[in-house]
Amino acid sequence: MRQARRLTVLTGAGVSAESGVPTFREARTGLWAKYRPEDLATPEAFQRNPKLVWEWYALRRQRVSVVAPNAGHRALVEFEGRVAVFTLITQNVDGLHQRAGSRRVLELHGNLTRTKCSREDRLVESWPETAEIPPRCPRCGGWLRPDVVWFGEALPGVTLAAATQASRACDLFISVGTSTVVQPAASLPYEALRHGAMVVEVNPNGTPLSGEANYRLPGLSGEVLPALLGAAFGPSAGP
Ligand code: BV8
Repeated sequence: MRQARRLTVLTGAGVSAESGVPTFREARTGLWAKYRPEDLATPEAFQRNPKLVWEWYALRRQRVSVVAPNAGHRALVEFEGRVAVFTLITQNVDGLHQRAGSRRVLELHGNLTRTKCSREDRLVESWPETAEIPPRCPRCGGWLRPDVVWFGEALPGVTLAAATQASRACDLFISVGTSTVVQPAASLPYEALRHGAMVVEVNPNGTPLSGEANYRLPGLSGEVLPALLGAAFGPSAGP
């Protein structure tokens, strides 16, 4: 960590768990409990039942609006200020890295606090109050949808290219709080390994990456990341 010139970090839902944001697998409560997330977070589900999908995201947006970033998010902000070349790649759509103060975040799967027109694929900042669900684009009347990447949808090309480049060029790669299942994000740690980086996994549970990573730190990101920061840069570095 002290010697690292280029540090790349990939985060998943586990980094937000200690903020009270259910991990993706747990994000189904109430009437959504009977759906698999892969069956709700898809364009087909939205076409089939736009109201159900819109309201699931409205619930998650509301939940995210009342939680706060945790010590793990804050430790990553510290890393950003201390390592020469730091790249934060996230699979999370909750915007908590930005709220913690991370300046440059590569959001592979979008951000559920942003809304876009499903027809124009362009962001919509505001729309007239309406009882209609989903609300409609004020420009073209198409349904509004969350600005997230659904299963079966391509990731934003520029963001994915930057994330891949940062995974190949780094000398230290830390994968935190991800089950390392969802593609193509899950391939990034392997890109780092293939290009000679040291790969560290932070996760209380094992994942497909665990056997390949150079180090496994089995623990909660809200505890392990601040500890890493303190060990590398001294106790004053605490977030
Ligand atoms: C694409 C936004 C192609 C939405 C998300 C077979 C059939 C169909 C498709 C596929 C298939 N095989 C592969 C695919 C592709 C598919 C895929 O990977 N499917 C999976 C299910 C196998 N991928 C896609 O469809 C991607 N697109 O491939 O497009 C294409 C190309 C060109 C043109 C057209 C199409 C799109 C993938 C993005 C999907 N959208 N999110 C939303 O959020 O509603 S992904 C979604 O799931 C989340 O955002 C998150 O990223 C992901 C879940 O992963 P994790 O973040 O890892 O969360 P998870 O809950 O799984 O794990 C939490 C971890 O944290 C656990 O390990 C736990 O132990 C740990 N943890 C818990 N607490 C803590 C902790 N760790 C540390 N500290 C703690 N306190």
